[in-house]
Amino acid sequence: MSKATTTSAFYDAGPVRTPRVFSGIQPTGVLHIGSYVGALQQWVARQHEHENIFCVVDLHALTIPEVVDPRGLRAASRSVAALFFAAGIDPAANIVFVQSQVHEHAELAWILNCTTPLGWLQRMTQFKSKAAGLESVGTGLLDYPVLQAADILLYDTDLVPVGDDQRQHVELTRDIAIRFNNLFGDVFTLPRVVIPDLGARIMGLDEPTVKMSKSLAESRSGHAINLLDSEVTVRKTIMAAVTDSGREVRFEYASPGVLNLLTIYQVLTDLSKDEIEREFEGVGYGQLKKALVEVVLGTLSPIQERFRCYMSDLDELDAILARGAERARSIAAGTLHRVKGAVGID
Ligand code: AQP
Repeated sequence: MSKATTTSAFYDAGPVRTPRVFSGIQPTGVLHIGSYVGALQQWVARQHEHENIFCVVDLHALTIPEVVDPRGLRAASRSVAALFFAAGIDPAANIVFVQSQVHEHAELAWILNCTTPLGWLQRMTQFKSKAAGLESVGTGLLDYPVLQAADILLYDTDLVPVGDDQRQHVELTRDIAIRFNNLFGDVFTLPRVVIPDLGARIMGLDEPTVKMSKSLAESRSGHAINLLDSEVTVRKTIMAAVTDSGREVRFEYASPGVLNLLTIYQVLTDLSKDEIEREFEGVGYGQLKKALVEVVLGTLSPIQERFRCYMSDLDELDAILARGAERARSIAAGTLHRVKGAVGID
């Protein structure tokens, strides 16, 4: 498999046209501080430098049937979209839509299925870990990365900003595009993964050796800080976070739990490591946790206020998403037409 170029700087994107960004988030549960730091925050920070397409990937959510019910999925899609806007994504400057409203995603996924070797999908670490505990594995779980490739390739995407856990899937997307181009001509733009320098893998607060994840957050109360958590819950979760028996706040010698708290603190404050170490010199982990509580609350409170505002007018939210879908479709239809022409089904 080819190695996708990883860049944490958006500036060396290569193409002369404004680089196009695509990224998505599944509407499976409430977003947590990991998805905020790993994805949303970097989308917001760069939103005016690129042409951006941000997607609520509800077709992907169907791969986990036990966490979705029809009414719940519809509500979750709206809620995740509202969180995009509440986190600072400007609906006028970016295309934001729900994946299932643009049928080209599923159609392109089928075509790409036909050129993607099964072995590539069976090797995906996320498939292996998600399938491991299941009695019966849905085909969708295996095929998920092909749909993700379709999501990205439909928009001639240059850059895909995601957390570290999605790196392998974006590399696979690139491999799928290269293979297709080799078979049928120069159809797809090759995307590059963009991983943030800091906060690319926020760990569980109750178990700092595993990635903070929505599914674990559903079953474990101290695992994650959700973006919609109350002040009491945020305080309780951070104050109970796993650290170690020491008290020195140093990045270099930090145990996984302490490093995780420091990383969240650094990303949200934008302070340097030196500044943070000076701030907590000689005062122990308790002070770090208390300071982190305040910083997290300061981040979440305006997001929650704007979220309530978007959710109070669902007609307007749906209208924004419908406009987004229309704009997305106008790009996706062109790419799919090109693909169909290349394989001979136009
Ligand atoms: N812990 C994390 N640290 C940094 N980035 C993270 N992301 C997710 N978790 C972390 C990034 O946020 C985006 C979320 O997209 P998603 O919700 O569609 O991805 P996901 O992998 O399904 O998220 P979860 O929380 O891990 O859910 P489950 O439990 O269902 O697997 C992506 O860019 C991701 O990299």
